[in-house]
Amino acid sequence: MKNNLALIKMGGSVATYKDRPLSANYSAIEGFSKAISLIKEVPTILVHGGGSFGHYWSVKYNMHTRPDNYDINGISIVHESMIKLNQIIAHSLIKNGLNPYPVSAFALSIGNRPFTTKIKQLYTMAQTGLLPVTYGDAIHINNGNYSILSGDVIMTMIAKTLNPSRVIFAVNTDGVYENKESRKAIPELTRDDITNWRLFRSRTTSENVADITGGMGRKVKEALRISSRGIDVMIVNGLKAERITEAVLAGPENFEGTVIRGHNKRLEKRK
Ligand code: IP8
Repeated sequence: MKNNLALIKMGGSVATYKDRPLSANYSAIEGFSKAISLIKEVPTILVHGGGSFGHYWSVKYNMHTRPDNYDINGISIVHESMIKLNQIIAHSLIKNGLNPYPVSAFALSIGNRPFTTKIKQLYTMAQTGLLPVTYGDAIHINNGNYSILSGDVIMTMIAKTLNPSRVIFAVNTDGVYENKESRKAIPELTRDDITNWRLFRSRTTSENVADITGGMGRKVKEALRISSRGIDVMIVNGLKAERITEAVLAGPENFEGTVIRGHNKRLEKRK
């Protein structure tokens, strides 16, 4: 049974100018906030990426998704930059009549695993009208080892725990492109399309200037994981924010972007 919940990721390529260090895309954030304010009646959890804030510093300090004993100064700086970006986003959400409640990714995970008790509380909070907002970050894994936890991975952690009725990744393209040249979005992707990794890699654009968590490839990988729970995952252009509202309200049958269809791995195995 799915929960009446929209789980939305605002990609770093929407929230920031990825090719300009530490620069938020204020007008895109504002458009996004407006789009979310129009779906007020659907409990929503928002996740955002690092863009030219978190990724910029992660590159400078040579930090990655693999747990390691990275420079602790880097941990602080990456974390601070994510708080800064989060504040800009939270401020815009409040201006648009929403009630954001920022939660650090550290509070939602134990090492690499989801802290399900806390994640379930996000849903309760969303049902009361708050808008929990979390984000990719540098987090402690174990024994002084840290790693960069991508907002895309957080999406999977939350989706697997809460079984949302809508899951949306907002990016700066119209979806997953057929190929780099045509820049035409594929309306629907099947698991077979994606598991044929080579073909898939050639289809995805490498739009990332400095993205240490894997850009569109990572998103589709996480979308595939989420879809294995029977959840349709939509990839939508967040720079055309009205598409976010449409995707939440109309769902995967009537939206603009790419849908990765939900399938149930366990049931398929039994066939
Ligand atoms: O942009 C990564 O989150 P993502 C955040 O969602 C950092 O992959 C700190 C680089």
